Amino acid sequence: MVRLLLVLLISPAAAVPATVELAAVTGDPSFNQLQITVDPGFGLTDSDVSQVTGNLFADLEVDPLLGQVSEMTLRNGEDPDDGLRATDVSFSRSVILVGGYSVSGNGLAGEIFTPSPPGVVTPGTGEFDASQYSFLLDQGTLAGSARIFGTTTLLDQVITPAEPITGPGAGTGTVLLTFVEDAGPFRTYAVLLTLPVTISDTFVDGSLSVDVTASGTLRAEGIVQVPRSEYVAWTLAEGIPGADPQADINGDGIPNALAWAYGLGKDDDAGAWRPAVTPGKGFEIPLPPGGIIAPVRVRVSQNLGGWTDLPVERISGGQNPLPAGSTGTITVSGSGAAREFLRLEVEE
Ligand SMILES: [Ca+2]
Repeated sequence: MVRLLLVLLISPAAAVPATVELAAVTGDPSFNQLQITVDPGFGLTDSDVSQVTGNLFADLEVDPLLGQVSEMTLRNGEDPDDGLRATDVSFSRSVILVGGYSVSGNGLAGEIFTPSPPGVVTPGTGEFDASQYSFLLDQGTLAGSARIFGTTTLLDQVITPAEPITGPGAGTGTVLLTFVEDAGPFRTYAVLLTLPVTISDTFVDGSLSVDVTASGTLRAEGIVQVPRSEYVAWTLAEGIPGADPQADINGDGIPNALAWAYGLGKDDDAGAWRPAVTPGKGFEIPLPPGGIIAPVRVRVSQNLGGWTDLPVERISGGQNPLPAGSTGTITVSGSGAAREFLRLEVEE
């Protein structure tokens, strides 16, 4: 019986982490316009529109080949100038016999954050439950005065990080990637984020209680560059960008792609993990103690021409491909043929 070890990369389907800075889009009246309404009661409701500008950051898990997102954490950047800002708003109403008020909101700024990261995205559609994210106004003032039924109240509400106005996303948002280009080992995508939000809070100042609500749809866009596959990400980390997956850079008999799938570094001696023939019985496939990090498919051939998946009844554990996390020594029973070849394929 003869052993052959080969490795191919097929049907990549794994994710790589990537961070993208997103800028709020301007010029489209459908997006980034917060409709803010104040209601101090007594039929004195008024509303105004605030334009949202600025930026935010998204930590993504990206399938580089399919251009799909499976996880997304939205957050502010490290720079104090980062974040979202909302243009000033003003509200005023008066009603005969009741009274009136004039209130302005100035210097409003805030951020989008992820209370329980990471947020989950449906890869096929880019859709996500917007309530996984929150909009938070943590800077600005609401100031003015009200005179209601003869009582004058000065309103001077400072919005601080300790007393922010917050509200969850509402409904369904989307994060969509559009292919831009491939360059070397990298692939570039345009990222488009759409996130509907609602905010509701109540300010109490003296005898005056003001309900503040806001709603709108945030839209932001940016550019992200990712390794073209999870294997390529490994080659970049190992300092051998785009190395041939079938090459064996350290000459230990384990091709680069299999070294990656085995959770090894390019220089690690993987000789102990080479599949071996057990004469008269079949094969043994020893796996590293840490387990494989990507599925490994076992293929067989009797003539090196037609390769077929090894039937699961011939493999210990009964699964082919070997699932990620597999460890220990996998045994393959003999076929009874005079000779047979074995090949391992990595599914990235
Ligand atoms: Ca090697």
